[in-house]
Amino acid sequence: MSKAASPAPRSGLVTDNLMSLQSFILEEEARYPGATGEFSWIISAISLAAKIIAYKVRHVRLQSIVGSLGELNPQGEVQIKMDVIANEVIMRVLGARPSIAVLGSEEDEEPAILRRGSEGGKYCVLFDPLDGSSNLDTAVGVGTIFTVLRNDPSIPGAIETVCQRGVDQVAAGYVLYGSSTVFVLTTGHGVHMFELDASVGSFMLVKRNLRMPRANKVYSINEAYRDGFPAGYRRYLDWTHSNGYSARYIGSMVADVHRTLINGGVFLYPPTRKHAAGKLRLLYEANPMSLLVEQAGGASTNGTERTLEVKPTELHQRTPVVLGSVDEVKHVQAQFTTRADAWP
Ligand code: P6P
Repeated sequence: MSKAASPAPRSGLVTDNLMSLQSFILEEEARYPGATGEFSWIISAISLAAKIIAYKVRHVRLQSIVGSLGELNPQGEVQIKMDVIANEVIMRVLGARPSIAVLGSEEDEEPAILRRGSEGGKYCVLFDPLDGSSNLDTAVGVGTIFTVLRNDPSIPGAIETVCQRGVDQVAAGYVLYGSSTVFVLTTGHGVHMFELDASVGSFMLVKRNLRMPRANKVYSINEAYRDGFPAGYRRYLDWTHSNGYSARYIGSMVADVHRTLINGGVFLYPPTRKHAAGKLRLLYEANPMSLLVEQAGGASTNGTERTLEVKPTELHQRTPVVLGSVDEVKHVQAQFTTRADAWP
């Protein structure tokens, strides 16, 4: 075989970033000689859906798609028009990928079974299509959260198939539709960040192997619910108030977690009077975010257990969330001496 052609000479004139998400995924795929490319196609599909959603999110008023549908979603929450649109975009784009067996969404009570293992469905994808969508009418950052799981064809039921512990995720990520559109991804080998270059129409690599600061005196929680928090959380808040901490809370998980990932700090959604097990979803919110945070050198617990070790039993199961810098999560856990300190 002739010697591989050397890459084009470097004139110094081409200073553009030439590493797109697609190129990065193919580079990652090359690490696995037996790779079939099926996984790469899934990330490519999520990237396509994200670009479509990003455009619509940025034009909600111009396209008259802001506001609610006046109906409740399976979670009993008011359904925003963009929730339905984002969900349909992802379902249709991913549904066309032959490697997907099951799709599960926050917007749908039951998972969609597209094809089972015998028909080629190697993976399952769960997602929150537009987390924080209630913030859209005030142009606050919102996001898509996703997780990729292996499909076990020997498991008959879709729910049992997707109820996997977070440590078994194949990949996890989110897209933040904020002042820029950012795609953050882990496949278990570090956390990598891409920014949408709308002029090129591609997510371009802006940070390889992102690492979260070990500490930062910033906590992110909705303190309005303080009186309903278990005692350990209330003690933690008292501790922060006398130890020079700042509070930052956007009320959109993807935005709050992204800030925590970049700057450090801790994001908390404890059990409350309204949500005794916390408000956030284990399978398609807490687990993907926990894998990203741990891959970036941080930590994530439900107050008493490493989030990624929790065995799910329901698709829409909720969980308390404490995630962020290792030292900051330790400060929270230092206030939990009994289970009652962390759970109602
Ligand atoms: P609260 C948005 O509705 C969401 O699901 C997450 O994005 C966010 O972290 C949380 O709920 C905010 O909840 O009760 O503080 O408004």
